[in-house]
Amino acid sequence: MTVRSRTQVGIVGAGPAGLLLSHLLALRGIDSVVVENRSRAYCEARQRAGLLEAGTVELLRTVGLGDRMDSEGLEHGGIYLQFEGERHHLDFRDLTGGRWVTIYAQTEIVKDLIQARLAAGAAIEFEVSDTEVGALEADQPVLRYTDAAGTRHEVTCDAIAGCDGFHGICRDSMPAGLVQVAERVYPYAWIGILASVPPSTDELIYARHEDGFALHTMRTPQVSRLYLQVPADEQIKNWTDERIWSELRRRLTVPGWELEDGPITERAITPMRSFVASPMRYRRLFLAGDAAHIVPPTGAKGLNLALADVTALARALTSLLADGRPEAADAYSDTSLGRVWRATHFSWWMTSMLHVDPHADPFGATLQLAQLRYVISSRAAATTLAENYTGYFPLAWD
Ligand code: RFL
Ligand code: PHB
Repeated sequence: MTVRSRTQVGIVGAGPAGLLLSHLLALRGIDSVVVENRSRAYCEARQRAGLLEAGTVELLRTVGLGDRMDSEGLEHGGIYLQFEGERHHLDFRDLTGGRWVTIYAQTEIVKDLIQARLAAGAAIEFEVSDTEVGALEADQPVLRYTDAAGTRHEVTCDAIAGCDGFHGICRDSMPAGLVQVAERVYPYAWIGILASVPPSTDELIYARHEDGFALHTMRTPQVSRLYLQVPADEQIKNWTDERIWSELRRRLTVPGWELEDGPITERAITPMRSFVASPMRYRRLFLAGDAAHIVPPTGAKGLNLALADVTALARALTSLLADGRPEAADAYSDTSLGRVWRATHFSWWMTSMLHVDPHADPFGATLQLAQLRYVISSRAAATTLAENYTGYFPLAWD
């Protein structure tokens, strides 16, 4: 038996994009149903991003999601860039006229969003299976799924948002031949760890070392997060705690500074990829976040882009569904892709400048160093990094 229902917007995926979209639509009086194939506990524990642009922070505050972020988030006014054994500070506030970033983990944003949605009585179905989107030629597309108890559902929608991440089903549900993909797979990966030790730094350290890139970031004053460049086909089992800490120390240490180590509570390998699918819309199916694009994490853009997409999408869907005005929905893909390609360039540039390319010749490696020296010595070059890192495009929500 299939249970039939209807909603205004069917949302596939309870990651940050799908959850924020559902929240923003509710603020404008638009109903939605969110379906998610993982459990709530899994969504709330999945370790990923940590760095929010100023505009993302301001948006979350404006829409009533700022309380815990404001008390627990860590505001940073710059980063350190390290290469050739020296550490240099980039002061974003000075370079950009006062802009900053905030460390507040994606897991915490997801917890805040789930709590806010459930408290508002929203429909979020966790642990669904066999999600499908159909009738895409019609003005009433359908979302089908099987719930955790095994009941099949068919939800008739006015629009569907594919917020189902890189491995989701929505992108591939668009008509064959419509979607163009631009992609770059990098010849390295990151090992990321969480460790129960206070961060050894006040702001993030991005280090280019001849043995590979390393990043020291953090989650709280008691918890450090660190990343190491490793070969693309590396296996996590080859990395003991001792090996991880000794490699981090080799790549991060400068005279007069030491890395504190501590118990590693979580570890994973992340492949590095740039990927952009266009268009991000087919009729009443809209893609947002990682479902449409992936950036390597060096520029800290993925989560920020996902939240920017759904902010634009919530406005567009409100105009379409509440006021019958299609202009913003028609412009959604092109407008979003402009922002996505800026972040794609910045993330590629940071990645290429800071990682050791196993295929590079001495010419390539020397160019990287020339670029790094330029960034720390030219105010114009440093400002380019700072304005992209803190967020180049304003987010509009009123
Ligand atoms: P998500 O978070 O992948 O959520 C998609 C959700 O859809 C569900 N799903 C389905 N549900 C129902 N039916 C199906 N058929 C489904 N298929 C999938 C999935 O279970 C999931 O819950 O995508 P979203 O919402 O677009 O959010 C994107 C962000 O998660 C991602 O861009 C960032 O984490 C990227 N990223 C960073 N971004 C930043 O802005 N700043 C950072 O500092 C940063 N650091 C990072 C990162 C990503 C990393 N990894 C692990 C990829 C650091 C790392 C290591
Ligand atoms: C993180 O805190 O996980 C983080 C921060 C900056 C990055 C990537 C990841 O560029």
